[in-house]
Amino acid sequence: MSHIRIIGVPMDLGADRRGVDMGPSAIRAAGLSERLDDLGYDCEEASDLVVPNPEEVTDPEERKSRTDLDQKKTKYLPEVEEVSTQLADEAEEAIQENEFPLILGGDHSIAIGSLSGTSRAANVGVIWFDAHSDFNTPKTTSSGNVHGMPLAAALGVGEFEKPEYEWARAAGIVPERVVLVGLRSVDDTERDAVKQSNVTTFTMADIDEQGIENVVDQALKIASKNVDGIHVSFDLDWIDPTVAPGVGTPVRGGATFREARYALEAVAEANDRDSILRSLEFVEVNPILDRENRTATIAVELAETALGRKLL
Ligand code: EXY
Ligand code: MN
Ligand code: MN
Ligand code: MN
Repeated sequence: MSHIRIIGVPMDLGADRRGVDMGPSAIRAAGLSERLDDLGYDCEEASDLVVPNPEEVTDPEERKSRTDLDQKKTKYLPEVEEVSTQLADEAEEAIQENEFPLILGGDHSIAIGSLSGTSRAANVGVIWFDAHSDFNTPKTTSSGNVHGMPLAAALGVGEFEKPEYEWARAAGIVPERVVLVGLRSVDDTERDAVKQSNVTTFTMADIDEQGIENVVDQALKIASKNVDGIHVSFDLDWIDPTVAPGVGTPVRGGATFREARYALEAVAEANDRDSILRSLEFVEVNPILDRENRTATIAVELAETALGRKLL
């Protein structure tokens, strides 16, 4: 992995919250390319994906269906589809061209595109670092925000198995190869779907009891079993909000920086040993809610950790 394609996805419609669309530029401003250049990587900056502006929809009927929450509880699904489709193509092409897709969010709805594109190019498992399970569907969601749905969408859970959501499914990804690490906020409405889905979950209590080393060791084993590699989806809200405040949906009792750093050191070590890392994304950095760009800076430090910054 010498050539990295940095793919910026300035998307905030999945979070219905202004700010997370500036995540890619905040992460770049924190010095991502320079740090990766130092590591000896050849970084290519793909131009940021284009996020449609729902306000530009002029046809009144079309506009009503897109932004009228009563009619469609799920907000901006057409725009999420458009962005996910673009991202899936870009991630797939990067891997096919022997480039490593490093995806910068943007809200977590973009993972629908990352998972779809990466799994078209490689047979992958998934490690999902997140405070949330992101297992809601248009029927179970109470917020209507698609950033709470990407795993359900990718795995075809609930009504996401309907043909109209074909665009969202990551056909090659099976729940048995999906591991959620860091859970501490699961809606009542998504709990059963998580438990019935065969994904593996490690809550923050599991990390307290077993320690981050054991949890990440198990996560790597489960996600990488009998597949070509793994996709790592890192939601900055896994980290405790006192450490990483610049996130759209903060939840108290998160990971320490050291736990997050260790987790990605373990990913880097497994990658050194078995070249398992196929794609990596950092999502939910919201500079408007951040302090001195520290959450974006953490994302940069974790990116260079996962991509092999050696201490000694
Ligand atoms: N479960 C809540 C919802 O569905 O609205 C909160 C989801 C937050 C999602 C963030 C990206 O992890
Ligand atoms: Mn290239
Ligand atoms: Mn998430
Ligand atoms: Mn989250």
